[in-house]
Amino acid sequence: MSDRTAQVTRKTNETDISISLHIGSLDDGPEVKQVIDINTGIGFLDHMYHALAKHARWSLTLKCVGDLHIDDHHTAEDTAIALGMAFKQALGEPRGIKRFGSAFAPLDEALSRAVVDISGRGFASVDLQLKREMVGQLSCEMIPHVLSSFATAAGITLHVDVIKGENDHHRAEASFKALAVAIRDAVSKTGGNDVPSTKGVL
Ligand SMILES: [Mn+2]
Repeated sequence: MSDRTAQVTRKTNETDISISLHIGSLDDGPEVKQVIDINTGIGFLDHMYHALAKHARWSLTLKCVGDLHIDDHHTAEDTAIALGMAFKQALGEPRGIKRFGSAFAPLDEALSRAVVDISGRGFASVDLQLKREMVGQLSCEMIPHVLSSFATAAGITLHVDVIKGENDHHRAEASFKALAVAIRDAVSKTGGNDVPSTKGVL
């Protein structure tokens, strides 16, 4: 757990967050155990972060005590910001990684596509076509906002689109899974040590 690891704490009047993140890789041996423990107080948000961590091969502990008596907004946004900060910190200088990653993920009838560039510039274009007001205790309007907040804080370019689907739980979950696999691809090691940019910096 020595490399690609970060601890982030972020406390405001609205949320109190602590995160421990390790970015694993597909060639990790059996001695590297993936540990995921998430509690934001919003069940469906936990479910999405769990899917992201699981399929990105992250070990992730994420705890948030937020002002849920108001609504889900601060907790959803701030956990995404803190997770983006942790990702950026854990990755460090992006040397010897593929940089670009893309993936499709289905969940039954739903199909999502995610394309990622570890660009150093936060940008997100997200179209999830969600139709319900809420899934569980998470507002559907917060789901693309979580993805864009994560991208901005992480300094990555993100395009996430639902290609088709009927069920909002499925559309959202397929999107987080596609993102996970795309990120896993983008941060995978090339075996080299160069910064993958014609500018020489990212
Ligand atoms: Mn599910």
